[in-house]
Amino acid sequence: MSGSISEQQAVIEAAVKEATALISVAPDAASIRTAVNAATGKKGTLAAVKSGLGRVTDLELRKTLGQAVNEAIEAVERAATAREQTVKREAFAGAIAADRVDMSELALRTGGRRGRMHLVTQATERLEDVFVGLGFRVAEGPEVETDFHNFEALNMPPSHPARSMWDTLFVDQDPQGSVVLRTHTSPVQIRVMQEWPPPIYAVMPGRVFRKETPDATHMPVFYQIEGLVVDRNITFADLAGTIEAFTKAFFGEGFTSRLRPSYFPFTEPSAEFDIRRHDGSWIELGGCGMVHPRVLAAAGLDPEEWGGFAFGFGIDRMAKERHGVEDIREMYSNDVRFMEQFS
Ligand code: FA5
Repeated sequence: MSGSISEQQAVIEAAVKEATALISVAPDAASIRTAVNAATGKKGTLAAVKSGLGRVTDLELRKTLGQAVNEAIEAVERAATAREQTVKREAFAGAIAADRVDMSELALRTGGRRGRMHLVTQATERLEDVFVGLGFRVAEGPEVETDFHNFEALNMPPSHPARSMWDTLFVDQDPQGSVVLRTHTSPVQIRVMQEWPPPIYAVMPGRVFRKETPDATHMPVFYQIEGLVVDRNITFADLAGTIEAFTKAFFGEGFTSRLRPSYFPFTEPSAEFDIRRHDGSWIELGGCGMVHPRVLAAAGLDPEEWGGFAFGFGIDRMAKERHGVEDIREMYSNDVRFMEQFS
């Protein structure tokens, strides 16, 4: 080995300096590795110093130099790893920038015409506004639900005949039948009660699924908005008053609504909510009622202390009635000539 120890140390330092300088400007992974190899590879500067170590007779000096070479190799590797990450990040950012679609350009090319929100989205936003104005908060729940939330906690244990009120689509999961595509937004009532301490004033819009054949008033995939109030001293009059206030705010003063006695396992008493069309016929928009004590208990609330009401309305049906659309399927045909009429 030629040169003094301090010369050797200077060689090591210079090798690290040169390698890190090259690495810091290397444009890609391959050139980073080339720079690393030039310093630490078999034929690299540091390897030459290392192979000369055997000729250093002073053990202490050999140890000091050996350590310096190892630290130098580690420093070069560290710089390489850091640079590799930067290069990767920059390449990803570059790819995203290259893929960017300039929507404003598209709008100009279409003569400045802008897109519109779907009728159901418009209706959902309006419903949320109306209910937030009445003091409600908005919550959401999952579309793929457990049997517990969709049925059992809503007072429908396994084999309860009322389960057949909803033609259910099951998700293939073990145990079989334990997971469903939610058939209504009522399971979100349970989730809200489990999470929020009462008093609760909540609306929960969302998509629901049923095994149904489409017709003028039915879709297999449609939207509902659930409402839930849990407080002390709530009566059926509060429910009726809320529905009346909502009908006027959503449809306008000219619309008439009615509550018709009905049955739901999770409310007692229960009612169906209809509105009258201009031709005098009635259409059912949703169900409602006083929350059943078993439902409050299943969600962990004391039915002796708390009571409340709930409702679930079909958003598609409400949008359809509000805009005088004859067939609910029109709203999903994606025909621009139809959609253009509603902004
Ligand atoms: C329910 O789904 C109950 N969860 C409603 C409820 C909530 C009752 C809270 C009491 C308390 P129902 O199956 O009737 O009930 O559906 C409610 C509304 O959803 C209907 O009135 C209708 O407006 C709408 N709806 C039902 N099926 C369809 C369908 N296939 N296509 C479009 N809208 C539908």
